[in-house]
Amino acid sequence: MGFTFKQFVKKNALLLATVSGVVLGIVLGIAMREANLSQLDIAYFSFPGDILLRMLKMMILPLIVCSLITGVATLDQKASGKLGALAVTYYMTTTLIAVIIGIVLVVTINPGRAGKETIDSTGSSISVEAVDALTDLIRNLFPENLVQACFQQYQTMREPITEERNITSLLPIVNETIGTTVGYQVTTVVAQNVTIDYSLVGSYKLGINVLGMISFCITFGIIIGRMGDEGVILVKFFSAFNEAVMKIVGIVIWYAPIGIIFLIAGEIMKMEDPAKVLEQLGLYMATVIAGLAIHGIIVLPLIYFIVVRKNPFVYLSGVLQALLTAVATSSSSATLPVTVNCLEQNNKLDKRVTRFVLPIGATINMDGTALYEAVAAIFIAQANGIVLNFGQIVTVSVTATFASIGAAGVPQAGLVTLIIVLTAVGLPTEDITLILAIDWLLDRLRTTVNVLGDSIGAGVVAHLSRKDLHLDSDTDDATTDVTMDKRPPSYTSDVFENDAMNGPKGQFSFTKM
Ligand code: 7O9
Repeated sequence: MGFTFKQFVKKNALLLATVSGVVLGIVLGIAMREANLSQLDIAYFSFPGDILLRMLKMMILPLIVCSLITGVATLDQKASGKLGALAVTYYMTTTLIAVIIGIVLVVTINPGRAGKETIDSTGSSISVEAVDALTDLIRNLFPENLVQACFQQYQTMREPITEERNITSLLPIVNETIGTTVGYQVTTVVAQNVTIDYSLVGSYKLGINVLGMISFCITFGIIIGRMGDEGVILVKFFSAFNEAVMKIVGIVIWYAPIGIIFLIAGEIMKMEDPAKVLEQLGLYMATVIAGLAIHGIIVLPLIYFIVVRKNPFVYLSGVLQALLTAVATSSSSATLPVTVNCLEQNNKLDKRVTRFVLPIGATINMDGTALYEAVAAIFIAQANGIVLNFGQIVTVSVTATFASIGAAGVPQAGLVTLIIVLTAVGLPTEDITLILAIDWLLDRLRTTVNVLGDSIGAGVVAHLSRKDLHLDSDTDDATTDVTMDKRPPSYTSDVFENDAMNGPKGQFSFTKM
């Protein structure tokens, strides 16, 4: 017995450490609240967590570049087309299901019924034009400078063109004796600035232009994959690069439990009086959490079970590490390295699938975010006593779905996309401030559902495309894809498996010259 327990601990040491990290973080956070530290002290306290975030984010750029390029290059055209189509179908369907769950819950629970007087909103109204967000998204797909795309994305703003105009008005001239208007007098009121037109002003904002990087890397991957002998060196280069990056991820992951303690504790310490928030927004929180739980614990696992016919919870236990990282970081892009690591190491998914599907999933597949935005929009309507008709509810679902797909392509997305959803049905945008009080918690939870959706998606796509993936390495396809035959059979799979990190001891030792 003792032996098996020891084995279990050894095999799951990292996972156990991460779970302990989360628990410890919560306990420490609650305990430290008593200390009433200043904001400054809390910021210093969170420092080790900050380092974890930085380490994870450091991996994003090299990871998505190498992953996408190798992922696409090592699949033949037919397979990558099919994989892409499968993935996008899965993303759209699950996101739409998430939105519907959210809407059904928010309409039945009606968390905003308490009315506005219970909530103090202080924000000013902000407006975002959906057209501008959409055209920015397309602009960002074509970065004008690839180096810049690594850290900036483009954003246009409308600037009103005003003109000073004398406002003239007609004053009625009334004949006092007969009491009727006998004529009009032209009066000139003070000069005013009137908006006569708008100009589009573009600027770059901080943040990876993910869409631009993805579009370039997919194109580049397809091209080098089809170049034949000449391209092989590039495919090998990026493949080796990818393995090296994943080795670094393998090291960073061991720091995660410590970072997670401080990320979570810091966040709990920063929290304002929970009783007050709970009183004001408790029902709203409950609605969002119930929706996320139904989607993440019932719907997505069910989809996995129906398609793959395996126990979804066994599958999910393999990605637990990634889910906990998502809770701690509230960022699915920062979690991406961990997700890739989990699915490849624990769940043994085909690397060509994870490399192709996961970066795209982290960017466009956000079930939790879509659900949240739909619930938030309808909650704001309810709190203002506005009853939405069926058409408006459909509009909310559609815009929330697309807002979650485009979020990563819009600078300052979190707020902007919700504003787009609100303006689509003419709801007041200033009320966003009232739900921001609880956003730090809901963000963590929806990020977890986002990561869960990406992971299940990768499993589903890998299962559905398993036949195409087998064809790839040998048999069949010779007639359909000539370049396939020229490829060395090895680099799709495990050439790099037997490496320094996992290899026999002593591989790091220096040899005497
Ligand atoms: C949540 F693929 C990657 F790794 F390259 C990638 C890089 C950056 C993917 C996405 C992004 C990115 O910028 N995403 C992004 C996501 C940007 C702004 C807002 C959001 C929405 O984030 C979610 C939410 O707030 O609901 C959530 N926090 O999944 O990270």
